[in-house]
Amino acid sequence: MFNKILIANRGEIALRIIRACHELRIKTVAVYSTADELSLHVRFADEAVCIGPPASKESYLNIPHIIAAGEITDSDAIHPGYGFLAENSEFAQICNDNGFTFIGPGPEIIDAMGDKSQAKITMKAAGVPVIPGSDGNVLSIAAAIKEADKIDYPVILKATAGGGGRGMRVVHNSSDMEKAFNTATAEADIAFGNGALYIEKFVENPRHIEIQVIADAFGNAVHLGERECSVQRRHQKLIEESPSAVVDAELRARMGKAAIKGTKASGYVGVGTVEFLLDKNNKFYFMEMNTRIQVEHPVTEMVVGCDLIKQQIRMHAGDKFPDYFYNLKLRGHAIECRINAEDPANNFCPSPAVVESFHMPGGKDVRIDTHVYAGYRIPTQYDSLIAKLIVRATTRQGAINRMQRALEECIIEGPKTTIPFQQAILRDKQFQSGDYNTGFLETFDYQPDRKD
Ligand code: MV4
Repeated sequence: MFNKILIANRGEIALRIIRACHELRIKTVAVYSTADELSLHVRFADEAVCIGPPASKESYLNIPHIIAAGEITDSDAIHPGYGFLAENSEFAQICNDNGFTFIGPGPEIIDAMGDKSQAKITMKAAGVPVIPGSDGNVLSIAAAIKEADKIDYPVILKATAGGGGRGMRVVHNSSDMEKAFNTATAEADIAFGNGALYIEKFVENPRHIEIQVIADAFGNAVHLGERECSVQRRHQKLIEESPSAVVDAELRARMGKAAIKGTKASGYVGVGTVEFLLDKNNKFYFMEMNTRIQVEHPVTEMVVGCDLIKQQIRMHAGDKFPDYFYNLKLRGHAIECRINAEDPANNFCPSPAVVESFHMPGGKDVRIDTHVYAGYRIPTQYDSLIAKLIVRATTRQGAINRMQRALEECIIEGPKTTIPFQQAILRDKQFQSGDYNTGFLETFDYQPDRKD
């Protein structure tokens, strides 16, 4: 096992990783920017190294400074968390080249999954259902029209270097292709330095269902059920749950089997997420694989009862699966709300501020992951996540009730937060029935002052 892990991240996830390390009796090193001097990850790590000024590019994305921090503290592994350098293959390679274990899959696998059209080819070859479309990229407008004629409109153009919703264009007929192709490729080139596009049949109002997988370094892989992440606004997830209201044991077994096939075929090691679209006929299609621990991993932890980050660290230390991994049971229902410092009454405008008072809920099966405390100033440079509130109960309705009770106990004075919006969703008949999809928030009528 590792002696000391450097955490190349900040905020709640840095704290979350420190907690896992300390339970494993692994020493921890925090890195921080000058904006985060008073952060809890700095306080709770065994050591802390300042790696630069507030701008991410000069601190949390500053590879030479992070490697230097690893060297002066004699760390033996680096955990990237999510965001920042988590899916940067160059960083993974540089960690390895400098004698640090990168806590994530190898750089080849990050690259293979980071190229979205290549990842589809890999998954299709492994027998995983993929959305009908081009095998690889479409290199010209003419090629895009030819593919679209085969699969029929509407189609969607996606940046192969993209993911998470950036650089996409829906196309309804051949006369719209030229403009869509040109703007999508230009956008992708600016955003990712790679304008290559692929094309797919556009699936109307799908559900976003992702399967959590974990693989050891000996070719073993299991899935830990699904998370439903269809409650999104402009590709920002607001509420996640497990299990999905529409995934029964039979569908879960098929999706899980497909996810494991893809995981094994790509030679994956560690924790990962296989994202699927589920259409209105409950047919599922591979979309992307995330090669990191995700923000919403606690939803899975609550129903599985394991610590995903401890397991992730063990897999990268070369441990084999424990036997109980093959008999994991999913128990009850979990829901997560991502509480952001944003004003839902004002187009989700960021609301960075000093948190004047801060009280978080407690009680049975209520979990809070946060780095925030009373007096904490939310920096303007980073994402606006204040806290993740996760609850578990025996049934979905029980979990909704528990989340409503827990949200009522939250006191956050200073910034505006997304809590009133999440409360409105939890009250919504359609959400309560479980019959919602990724289009849900597009038509959601949020009335800030209504409390019924
Ligand atoms: C799609 C799609 C419909 N058809 N692909 C958005 C994020 C990126 N990972 C892929 N996305 C989509 N891909 C096809 N062929 C609809 C979406 C999509 C979406 C997917 C998941 C969750 C929320 C979404 C919101 C809008 C569009």
